Amino acid sequence: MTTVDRPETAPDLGLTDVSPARTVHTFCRYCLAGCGLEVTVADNRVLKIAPDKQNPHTWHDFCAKGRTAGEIVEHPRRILQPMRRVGDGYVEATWEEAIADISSRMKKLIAEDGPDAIATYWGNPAGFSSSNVMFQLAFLDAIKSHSRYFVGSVDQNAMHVVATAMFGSQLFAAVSDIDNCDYFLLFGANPAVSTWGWIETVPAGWRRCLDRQKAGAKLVIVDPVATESARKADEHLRVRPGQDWALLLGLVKVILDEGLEHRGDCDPTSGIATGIEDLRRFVRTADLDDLAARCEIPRADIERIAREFAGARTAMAITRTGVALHEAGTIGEWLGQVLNILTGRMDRPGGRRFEAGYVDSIRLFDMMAKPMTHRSRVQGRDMVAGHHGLDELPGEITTPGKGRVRAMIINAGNPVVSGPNGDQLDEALAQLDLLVVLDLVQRESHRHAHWLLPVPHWLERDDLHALTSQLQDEPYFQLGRRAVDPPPGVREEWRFWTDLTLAMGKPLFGYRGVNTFVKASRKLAKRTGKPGIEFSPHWIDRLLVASGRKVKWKDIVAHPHGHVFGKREFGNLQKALKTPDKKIHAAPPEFFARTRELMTSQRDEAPAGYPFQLGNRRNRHAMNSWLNELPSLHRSGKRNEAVIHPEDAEALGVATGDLVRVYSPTGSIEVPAVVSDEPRRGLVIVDHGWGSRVFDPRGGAEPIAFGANRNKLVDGSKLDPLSQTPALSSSWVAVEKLNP
Ligand SMILES: Nc1nc2c(c(=O)[nH]1)N[C@H]1C(S)=C(S)[C@@H](COP(=O)(O)OP(=O)(O)OC[C@H]3O[C@@H](n4cnc5c(=O)[nH]c(N)nc54)[C@H](O)[C@@H]3O)O[C@H]1N2
Ligand SMILES: Nc1nc2c(c(=O)[nH]1)N[C@H]1C(S)=C(S)[C@@H](COP(=O)(O)OP(=O)(O)OC[C@H]3O[C@@H](n4cnc5c(=O)[nH]c(N)nc54)[C@H](O)[C@@H]3O)O[C@H]1N2
Ligand code: SF4
Ligand SMILES: [Mo]
Repeated sequence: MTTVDRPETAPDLGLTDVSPARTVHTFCRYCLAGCGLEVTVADNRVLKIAPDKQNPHTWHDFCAKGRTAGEIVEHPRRILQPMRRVGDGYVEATWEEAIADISSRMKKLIAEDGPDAIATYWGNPAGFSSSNVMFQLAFLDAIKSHSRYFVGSVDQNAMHVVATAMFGSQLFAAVSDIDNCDYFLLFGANPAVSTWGWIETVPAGWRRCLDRQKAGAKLVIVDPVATESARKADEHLRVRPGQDWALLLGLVKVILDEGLEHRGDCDPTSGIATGIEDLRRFVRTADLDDLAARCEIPRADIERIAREFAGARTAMAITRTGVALHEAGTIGEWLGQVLNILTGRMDRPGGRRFEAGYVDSIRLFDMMAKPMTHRSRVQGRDMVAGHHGLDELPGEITTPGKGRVRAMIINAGNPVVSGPNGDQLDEALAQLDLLVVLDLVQRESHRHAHWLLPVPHWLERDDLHALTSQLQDEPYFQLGRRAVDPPPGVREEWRFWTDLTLAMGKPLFGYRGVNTFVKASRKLAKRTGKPGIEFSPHWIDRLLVASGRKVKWKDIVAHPHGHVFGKREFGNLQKALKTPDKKIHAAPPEFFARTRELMTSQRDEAPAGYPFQLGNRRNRHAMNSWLNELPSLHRSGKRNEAVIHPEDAEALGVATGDLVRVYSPTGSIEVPAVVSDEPRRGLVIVDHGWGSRVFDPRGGAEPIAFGANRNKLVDGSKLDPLSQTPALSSSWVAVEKLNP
């Protein structure tokens, strides 16, 4: 497995004399591979983390990030107690003081400016806790704030928009059936580094894909960069950044023009999808030569790939962040789905199947979640997936008027580094009346925080991912046990959200009665000395499991290594659709309108003075903006760099090791250059996630930082109008060599 990239030895914690060790079986919650772990623990410290070879679902997947997870638990700069800002520094406080101060300040702001004055942002790791996001929403629904931001607008919003329009639910995701696939067509994904998941969990997906390749399957990768994955592919198409929509539309056009679609599935009356005839009429208006010129893939290759894909026994098309983080991201995501639908790959072996899971979260979401609609105050934009675009946040903080965001809680996120125009957001955050942070350590986005609130690492938390059981690539459950107890000053996020809501006297989840119930359970627990009686998210877990009627709670508890509770089934997809007619809507009119706009738009040419497009990479040993500070994952002095094509480097007079300035009208960074033929000409790759300082609120030492924040160069205003995702991977920049 390519993600096993180091010997599985424990980090040396310098322990010599320890009490007998015990072993805990759990799973890693850094990325969606969800690898089963065997954690050796003594004296409440993690001694060693190894892959859990008895995990039936994930045992062949594991990586160095999971192996070193204990180091974040023992991070020398970890926040261990609530910390209140005093002058330029922080002093320790109690949770009671924190809740009292935050609640009284928020109540005052709401009284002055209304509930929208209180905003939250949740980042990627919050989604790996089974309770965090749920209780954050319980708080927001209680105070009735619309100022909701999340990582989706710099990640998977395109998928939510497409899933809503085509399948009737933003949560609807079809999973990859890798082991039966004969033809893989991957757009904008680098699974050799990032694992197979985006909104799906396919453990060891890349290794399984390569196994299929050895058995004769064809692997085609579309990427402007010759990535680790692309170098393994049978064919690598170096698409022009941001132009996958044109390539995909070309493929769809060839299939429909030549009648290569699988009629049984696409027949408007008996089939699963509607809109095929509209699509056929639509693609007739598209000019294949123009599309080929836009995506810079020869017309003959488009025709050949379309025929191969349609003709393969089994096949799947996959689109990922390389498609989504561009102005045409939603159209790319849509056309990827269309390709699968037209050629009968949905709900079929080797294609994309629907996993029913053990909790039907799509149905629950449909029944319980009130769809939130709201227009943003400054730009008048609608929400996407229940949240506003991250690029709007600075304006909402700095533009005067009623409803201005005056307080903000950043929960498991680092938006100054992960989102566009970091400097602008940083300046806005400095103007808040109140900034509260829930995190393990204080990073770049948290530097102006008034309160730093310590939370557990997942090794210190129990999680049952019941609400995402439909993302597993086979029927599977595992209770993620805590391996060690958190430090005494640390509290889980759900408790913070609950306590804050109670202190503000607002109804948790927006329902009167919940507070009385929570308080009564707390009193009873205290009186009887039985803390287990107290209301906690695990009550909800048990209710969810019971609601699914597929597995029993006692079975979940009885399987510490996780359990595959059934076979991969096909034929459940149509039942699960949430469209009124129970069909997949292959041709939503708003997608046609946007595609027409793209088809008639000027080609995206370099503006004067900024000749390069800014590409992106992920790092095997980092998770977005974190883990890159861990010494055992990264040599000291490690930083990101500008990877430049040899011909571009020659024109710039730049050699590997030279310091270069990469700049745009929005910002400027300095990084060393690496000359390599990995990027296509005209593309300069700078990895995202670097340049985030790690502060030391307890010790007051200088912040540590590695590399530069390349998202400072990204102007948030160039965005996909449908998903509100900024073009993080296709902004225009210039490069200059700095004098030695
Ligand atoms: N240019 C460019 N930009 C990108 C991307 C890209 O490909 N290119 N990728 C985008 C994508 S896909 C993503 S997901 C985003 C990520 O963007 P974010 O989610 O905003 O940021 P992360 O870097 O994941 O930071 C996560 C923070 O959560 C903290 N944390 C970790 N575990 C926990 C926990 O259990 N609880 C709490 N409270 N905190 C915790 C970490 O210490 C860290 O500070 O970046 C996006 N930005
Ligand atoms: N080690 C590690 N693993 C991770 C993460 C991490 O930070 N580190 N992050 C996790 C997260 S939050 C996510 S969302 C997933 C993301 O998983 P992936 O979506 O696979 O993310 P990347 O590895 O960034 O691969 C995106 C690819 O798209 C390419 N690309 C850029 N622009 C274009 C374009 O216009 N067209 C095409 N066709 N390709 C383009 C890039 O060159 C890159 O190779 O990874 C997860 N796994
Ligand atoms: S970070 Fe590594 S160990 Fe953890 S789930 Fe992902 S691939 Fe597995
Ligand atoms: Mo992500």
